[in-house]
Amino acid sequence: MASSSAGDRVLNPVLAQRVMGGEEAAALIQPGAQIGMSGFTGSGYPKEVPMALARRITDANLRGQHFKVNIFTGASTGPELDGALAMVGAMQFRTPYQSDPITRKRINAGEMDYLDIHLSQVAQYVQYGFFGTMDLALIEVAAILEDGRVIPSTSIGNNQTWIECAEKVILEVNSSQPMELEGMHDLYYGLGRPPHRDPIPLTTPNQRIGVPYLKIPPEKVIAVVRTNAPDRATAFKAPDENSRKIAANILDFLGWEVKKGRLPESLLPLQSGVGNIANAVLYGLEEGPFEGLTAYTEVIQDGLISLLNSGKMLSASATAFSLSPEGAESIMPKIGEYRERIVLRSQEMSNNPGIIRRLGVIAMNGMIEADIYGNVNSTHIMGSSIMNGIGGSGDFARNGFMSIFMAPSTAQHGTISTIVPMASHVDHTEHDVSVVVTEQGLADLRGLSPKQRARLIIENCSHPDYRPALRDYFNRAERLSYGKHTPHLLTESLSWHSRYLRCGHMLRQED
Ligand code: 0RQ
Repeated sequence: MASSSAGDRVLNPVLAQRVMGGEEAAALIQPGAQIGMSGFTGSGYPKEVPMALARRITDANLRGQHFKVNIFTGASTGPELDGALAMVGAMQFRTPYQSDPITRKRINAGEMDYLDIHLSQVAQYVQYGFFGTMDLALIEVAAILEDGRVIPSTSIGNNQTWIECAEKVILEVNSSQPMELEGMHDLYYGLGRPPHRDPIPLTTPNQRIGVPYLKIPPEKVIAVVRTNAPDRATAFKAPDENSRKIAANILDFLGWEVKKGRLPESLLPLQSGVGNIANAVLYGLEEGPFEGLTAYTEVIQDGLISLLNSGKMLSASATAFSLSPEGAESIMPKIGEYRERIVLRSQEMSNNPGIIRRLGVIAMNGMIEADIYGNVNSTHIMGSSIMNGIGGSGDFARNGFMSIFMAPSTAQHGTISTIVPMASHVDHTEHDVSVVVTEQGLADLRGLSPKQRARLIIENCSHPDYRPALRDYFNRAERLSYGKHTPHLLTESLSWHSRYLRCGHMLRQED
């Protein structure tokens, strides 16, 4: 299907006249600009202009100017974007998701504002002006065709929204992205605004309901920058013993659900979150008994590609690739072979609550901690320090057919229990969590009252080193709590966390 040569990627004569260098394009950005950038989990993010902007901001600040910008994306990006801008303190405000170590440090030091919101909601926030006006869309693309149609890059994220809502557009045309991406995307332009929003005609995960090209009004484009740098996604840790046990527990559970007739043999479309454990579960599925799998998810990780390669998975829908460097190196050169089986959509579609509910997605996401009643913290350490963000986990957890949260039963070399009396921050309430699983076992919380859930989570999921303390807490809370529906001893439940101090990267027990 590739309709343009691998040589020049800027074939439209009007836009070819706007080609310039990264420094020149960055010079068009004003202090205080609100910039919607492409990028989702380390793929398809602009690389040249953000780095040039970081240099420009450094120079300006050296001259005593106060130059900061507000950055909006699909989700996390890479070191050339979040990393470069955070390094020079260039971001005043960041949304909706990040996983960059320098950005995280600045947020937790109180040096910049961060809003982590459900990824499905970003487009609506922007369209209705809840963030103010968007000045600029900075979008990486694979190529601009002669007639002005644009082949998207390795992620879609919020690109449609940035292009629609921003006053001006800068395009980075990245020739390191394969031209064979052409035809893999599905951009749906039929989503009206309430009360004129029709049902989205998508009933199977791999269905295409839109067009494979981004529509960009040429008059908005103020610069086109040619780049040639690969995506830099984070490497996954090899699945360890705990991840393998978590995967095995999930597989057993899914097998049981099939046996009970509550799931079809090919399961339901899978969503798998970010992180090492989520990736390990996908590898676990490869060895499991299920065939004919599908995915309706956010990101295509290495584990998902493996499932496609093994034939266990038929097709996958997402908004981005999220491959390890090795994964990208082996997959990208032959990405055309996956065109019929992978669909990339806008995150408004990949994370759409209505579609997730309609398809009956099985949501599987990582967590930092769960409390004994099934409230899940996905984002905060010690209730106050952000790790990454809620990302799309809430879109899938609340709206899926079932929602599984997983973590090892202890973190930081066993010094902390991930099963706690009361979560120090709640992203997913007890009402949205169907299953909690650790390497110790699995708790199916569906249909259980708070006290029934507490007993099951403590006995099945907590680490034996922490189980006596959790049992003791729950037993005393049952006797002494003000109310007996969700028993808690408030002063004690949160002191569970303050028994630990964050000290550099390690957590140690308070003396
Ligand atoms: O620290 O890196 O120093 O070793 O947190 O934890 O165990 O490697 O787990 O990579 O699966 O990530 C929840 C963060 C899990 C992820 C989270 C420390 C732990 C380690 C990472 P080290 P692991 P994972 C859709 C889905 C929210 C977004 C989401 C996440 C590090 O899954 O960001 O779900 N989820 N999106 O030691 C102190 C605890 C801890 C702890 C873990 N209780 N206390 N430290 N850690 N638990 C995708 C998108 O939206 C894009």
